[in-house]
Order: sequence, then C-alpha cells, then structure tokens
Amino acid sequence: DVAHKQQSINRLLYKVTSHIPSTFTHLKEAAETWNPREHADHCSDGGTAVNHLMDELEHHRLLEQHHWFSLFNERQREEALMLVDVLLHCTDFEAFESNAAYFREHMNEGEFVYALYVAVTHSDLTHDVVLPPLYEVTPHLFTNSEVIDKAYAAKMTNTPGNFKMEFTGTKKNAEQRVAYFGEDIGLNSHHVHWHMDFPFWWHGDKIDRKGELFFWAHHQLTARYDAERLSNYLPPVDPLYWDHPIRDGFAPHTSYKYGGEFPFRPDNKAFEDVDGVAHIRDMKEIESRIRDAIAHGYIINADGSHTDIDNDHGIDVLGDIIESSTYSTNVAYYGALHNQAHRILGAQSDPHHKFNMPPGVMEHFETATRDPAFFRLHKYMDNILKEHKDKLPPYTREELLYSNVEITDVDVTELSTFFEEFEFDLSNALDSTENVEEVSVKTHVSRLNHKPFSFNIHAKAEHDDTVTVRIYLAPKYDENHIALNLDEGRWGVILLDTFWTEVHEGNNVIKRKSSESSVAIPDRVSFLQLIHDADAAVAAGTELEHHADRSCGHPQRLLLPKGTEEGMDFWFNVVITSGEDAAHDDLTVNDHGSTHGYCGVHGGKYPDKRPMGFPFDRRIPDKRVWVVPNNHGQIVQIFHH
Ligand code: CUO
Repeated sequence: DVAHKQQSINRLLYKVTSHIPSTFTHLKEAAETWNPREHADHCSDGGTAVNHLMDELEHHRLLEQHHWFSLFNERQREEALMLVDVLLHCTDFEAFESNAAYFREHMNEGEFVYALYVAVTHSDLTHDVVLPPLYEVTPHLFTNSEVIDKAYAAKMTNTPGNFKMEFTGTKKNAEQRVAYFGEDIGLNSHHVHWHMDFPFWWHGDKIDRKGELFFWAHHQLTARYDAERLSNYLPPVDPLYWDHPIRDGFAPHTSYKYGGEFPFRPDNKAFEDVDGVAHIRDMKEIESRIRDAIAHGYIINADGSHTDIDNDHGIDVLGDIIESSTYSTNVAYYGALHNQAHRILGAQSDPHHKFNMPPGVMEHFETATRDPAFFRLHKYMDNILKEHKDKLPPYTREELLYSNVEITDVDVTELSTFFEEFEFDLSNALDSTENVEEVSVKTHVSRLNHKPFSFNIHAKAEHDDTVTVRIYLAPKYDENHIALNLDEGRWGVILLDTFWTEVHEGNNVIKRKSSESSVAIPDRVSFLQLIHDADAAVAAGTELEHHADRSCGHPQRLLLPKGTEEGMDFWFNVVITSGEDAAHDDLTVNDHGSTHGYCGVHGGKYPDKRPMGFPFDRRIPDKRVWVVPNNHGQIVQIFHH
C-alpha cells in the first residue's frame, strides 16, 4: 500500500552516503542478501537490465562511491540509466525496493539518487509516492559551503544549529540583485524535476511535444528572469555569443559532498575549447546549420529526407534538435547544442583538465540556474527559436476570434510581493555513524513570496460552451521606462494560469485564485514530515493522507514576479478560446496533476492543442487584428513590500 511504499522510498533516500541503518530491517536485509540475478522473474525484460548492471558491477567497471556524479558525463549517465532500466522493469514493488536497496549499497550515490528519482517519477508501481524535496536529500547542491561547514561543526560539537544561507556574492556585483531568483531552492527543484519528467535521453513511451515543452519551459524561465531583472533595475539578460567573453563570472560558494569545491569563473572569461567535450568552432557550425534550417524552412534528417518546419510542429522538431534529445532526427549534423553548451560553460575554469576540477554548476540541473550564464545560454537558444517563430505568418483575425465570448471586464485583487524566511533541514548533508548522536541542523534563507490573489473574469456568452482560458502577464516598460508595444512585449509574456471551464448563455463570472494556477505547485512537504507521516501511518495501519502532487512545477511563491515599492506596471491579458482547444475531454473537472502549464500531463497529451504561448508566440505587426472580443488586456501593478 501507499504508506509502505512511501516509507520505503523515504528510507532509501535518507542519508544516502551512509549504509542503510540496521533499524530498517527489511531494506538492510535486501541490501546485504538480495541477489538481483536470482529474481529475474520479477523483471518484465526477463532480467536483461539486471544482468547487464550486475556484469558491470562484478567486473568493477562502475563509478566508485563518494565521487561526484554529473548527468552530462556520458559514462556516469550510462551507469545511472542502467539502474533506471532495472527499476522500470520491476513488475512488483518488492523487487523494486529490493533492487534499489541492493544497488544503493553498491553503486555511486549520485547515480543512485538520480536513478531512483527518475524511476519513481515514471514507474507505474510508485504513482502515489511523494518524492522528498531534493534540497533536503542532497542539500550540498542547494546551499552554500559556508552553511554546510557550520552544519559539520554543529555535529562535531553536538550543538544544534539553524544557519542563515546568504545569496552568493556582494552588492558590488549587480547580478546579485537577482540571485534570490537563480538560487531559489524551489526554482532549482522545479528545474531539476522538469528534466526528470522530460529527460533528454528518454527512450520509453513517446512523450507528447517534448521538444516544444523544452522550448516553452525554458522560455518561461527566461521571460520570468527578465521580469525579475526589470523590477531590480537591471536590463534584460543578453544572449551568449561564442565570440565574446562571458561577461559575468560566478563564484558558486558551493561544494560537493565528495569532490571539492565547485569551480569559480572570473568575469570576462573568453570561451575556450573543452578537451574531450567540444570545440567552440563546432558549436558555431552547429548553430549555423540550425539557423540555416530555420531560414530554409526544413530540417534534413539523418536519412537525407526533409521535414518541413514552417508550421506549428516546427518548434517541437527544433526543440528536440537544439536540446538535443533522443528525438532529434539528425544528431550527427545538428549536434547537441544545448547539452554541449552546458558542459562547455561548466568547464571554462579548467578546460584542459589541468587542475582536476570537478564539473561546474552548469553541469547539474540542480545548480545550473545559480550561474547568470545559464540565463544567457538559454536566451541565446530562445533567440534562435524566435527566428523560427517569427517566420510564421501572424495569426489572422479568424484564428484569434472566438465569437461566442466577449470579455467585458476583469477584476484583479491586490498584487504584492515580499520576502520571507524559509527553513529547511540539512541532516542529510551529514553522514550518520551508528554511535554518534544526531543533532538538528537547519538553514534558513530569504525567498520571494506574494499575497494570495484572485481574479474575476466577466464574460458574456452567446451560448453554453466549454472554454479555454489563458492568463498572461508581461512588463509594460523596458529598462529605460519606455513603454513596450504589443509586438515588443509579447515575447516576454509569463503564463500565470491556464484552465478550462464552462460558460452559459448570458453573463458569466469566471472566478479563479492564484492557488489554483496550473503552472505552480505549493510548498513541498519536508522530508522529515514525509518520514514522520509514513512511519506513523505504517505503525497505525492507516492510509496516508497526502495525495501525490507533482514535483515538476514553478513554485507557487514565485508565481508573480517581484514588484516595486511604487508599483510596477504589467500587462494582464486574458485570452479565451473555444473548448475545442482541449486535448482531453475532462479538463474542466480534472487538472491532471495541476502543473500542466509548464510540465504537461504526465504520460498524456499536452492539454492545450494550440502552440505553447498562443497567441503571443507569433509576430503581431498589426495590433488591430488583436482587437477581438475574446481577448482582454489591462494594466495591473505589482507592489513589493
Ligand atoms: Cu534546463 Cu539548459 O535546459 O537547463
């Protein structure tokens, strides 16, 4: 049952760099005596995956324990995926947890955590299991070395502690003004989970519009980052250029649990080739091939055939190519622009491996957004994809019009943001030793939040119908306080919410609360709470009360970009179209895991049949076509207190 499964996953992830304590009898036993090869009858592949991994293990070919792990390292990824394969082929939970316990003891811990998270995300056996927040499972990747050092000292002196986590850098670094966003533990958690829901290496069942979602989720991260910058009096982020120095350096103040400090990059570092990874010349060549494809309107597949991209499907094809995912149809020609760029950026401090530095923050999805170069890189790719979108014809009035509905007004309650303190647990940062007592070690950090808000959409309908509603927000002014026109501002729109509802003939009031947003998730249940609840439910023989929220989703707290004291102006746009745009027929009553806006529907079609970002995804050269009764725009202000 769910409580048992939850308890088992909790225990597997608890203090993962230490042995399973003897109090976890069942898992301890599996770790020591389970022989995966002997249980091949519990594997839907007849034991192929298990035997493969066991061969590697027995021949001592696997990465040692207590070593850093990076998904972008080919061999390390291969090993982690072998375990994913084992777990996803288990036909019952007992085999799943026993194999997991066994390989936990025998494989690299980083590989193990990654594989277990991915397997729990995708396995039918673990649907109702809530994954503990990664920032409490691997705190090293989410907090600073200073805090970790204090936690170690607290343990040594047996003194409980709660330490303040500061954002890296100083006021002298203008980029630090938005560090609260790039270093937000919830944002980093969303980002890493997005990549677990949609892994670039995925070879399981086809994931719907995966390339387009790659574009969209990261386009939204970029648009949101730019809005945060504006509210902090910074210009939008510049894209990266291979021929220009990387203007902003980054000092991560972060260390690996095993493997030393994350490397530091000074300001104005010129790009260098990275030995064994890529040449900058090749990156430029790949970029130019992709841009050629966009200019031509087709890509060339590996077999020489062409796929037209001057259509709504083009963004999906290009997203796969740029990422590059297993869905890219010609990796030999179009390369792996995104993945290689992450590795190149991560290795600029030691590109020739002279100093044996571990991977940089850009080489982990957990840490990537901490580095301002992350947003530069993604702006660069976003601009390439914009070239494609800008080639498509603007929407016509007919395509925008849904004549059944006229939006007459929208009331929005006060929009305001503030900083608050958030506390999380660090005990997983420390190993446990059976005879040293545990002390409580926590950290607290400032984070952005907003007052709950709601809006009422007043809409007149000619007849009863299901409708698709999309709510967008976009900064009204640029960094020089010049008003952006519709076509300039549209690429910066932030999707706040999208949902399906019924309208009836006559006047309707569509009410919606910020907490219902389909792009955001509430605060994650803490790891200690999950452990406590599961243990209590198992002991009492009762069911668990929580229902499994998805881990992929923008933090609800960050739904609104930060405002300003005097109030920052934003366009607030409501776009209503027919319910025909729904890809599922139960969307008015089922939100399919609640974060479909940025994370799709797990295992199903993306719910909105229109292109992601519709109707702001295409050029709007003539704003008169925009004036349809089912679109509504007004200015709102976001205050920061
Ligand atoms: Cu999410 Cu570059 O894709 O980090």
